Amino acid sequence: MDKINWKTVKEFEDITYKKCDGVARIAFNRPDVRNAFRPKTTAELFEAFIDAREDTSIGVVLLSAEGPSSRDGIYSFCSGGDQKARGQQGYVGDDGMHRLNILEVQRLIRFMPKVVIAVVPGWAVGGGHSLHVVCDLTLASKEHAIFKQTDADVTSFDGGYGSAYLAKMVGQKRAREIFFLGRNYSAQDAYEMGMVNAVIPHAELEDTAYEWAQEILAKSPTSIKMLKFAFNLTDDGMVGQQVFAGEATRLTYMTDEAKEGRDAFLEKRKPNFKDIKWIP
Ligand code: S0N
Repeated sequence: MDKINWKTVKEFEDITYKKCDGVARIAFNRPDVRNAFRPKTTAELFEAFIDAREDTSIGVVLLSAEGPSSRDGIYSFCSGGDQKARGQQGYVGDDGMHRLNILEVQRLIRFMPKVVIAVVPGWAVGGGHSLHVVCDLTLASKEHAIFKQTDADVTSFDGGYGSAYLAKMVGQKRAREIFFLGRNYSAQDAYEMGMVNAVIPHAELEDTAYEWAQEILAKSPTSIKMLKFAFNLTDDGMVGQQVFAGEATRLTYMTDEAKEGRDAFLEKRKPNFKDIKWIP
């Protein structure tokens, strides 16, 4: 493949953020702590995801990680909440507030009208594991990816997408095993369980993710968006219905019928829908 010409969008401290040809790449950049997230990290992730969501030229977001660690050469995707920043009610940022705002990042990924691919070069642990679960697709390094849930070791628990949605993906028994035993699973194990889409030789991981993104970008944007929200709908209850219905409303707004409804109100007259067909 031709070299990918990533352009940095903005310099951050805890993440890198780049774009190229319809693809945004957001990557954890704290490899020496296995890419653990602190409040600064989640705030930066939030800003980058919002930017990617609002940019109409972007259709796919890769959530990846820089690395390896300069200390020992080990690769990570993300090791979850930074336990050194953990206070009594959450993770403490520079402002002294205790937050659990990784959950807002999860929701952004979930409701983003674009495809988000987790690109897992190494450890995906705790809240980092949950992040890969909430992404639409996961590609994992054959040699270095390790999936692990340590929540029950450090007294935290992702009782939302990280566990309940994981169970939809791999089945109840497997999901309970992952959380209750906290074992290490290779990329191949994770693939066989159904929580990884493909196991990729490490040296090809980023290029392959970009190729998958380009393949998706060749599809109809509206179809992809409606499919994502349709896949989400049953698991997201009324919010899932709201998100899907919002997009249905947008499509309806594009019709002559909707134009007549709006114009009639603005022109202070009764709407005339008599030429509109009651399509079966
Ligand atoms: C990742 C692990 C398995 C890697 O092991 P390895 O390769 O032996 O490396 P280490 O020597 O352990 O680590 C290297 C250095 O990196 C530091 N480090 C690693 N992970 C973290 C971390 N999460 N926080 C802070 N530092 C970390 C090590 O300390 C070491 O540095 P030095 O040598 O200087 O000490 C292994 O490292 C590991 O098990 N890490 C901890 C994984 C973990 O338990 N994470 C937290 C799990 N919980 C969450 O993530 C909850 C957050 C969340 O998502 C959530 C969900 C729902 C509701 C609320 C929340 C919420 O926000 O709380």
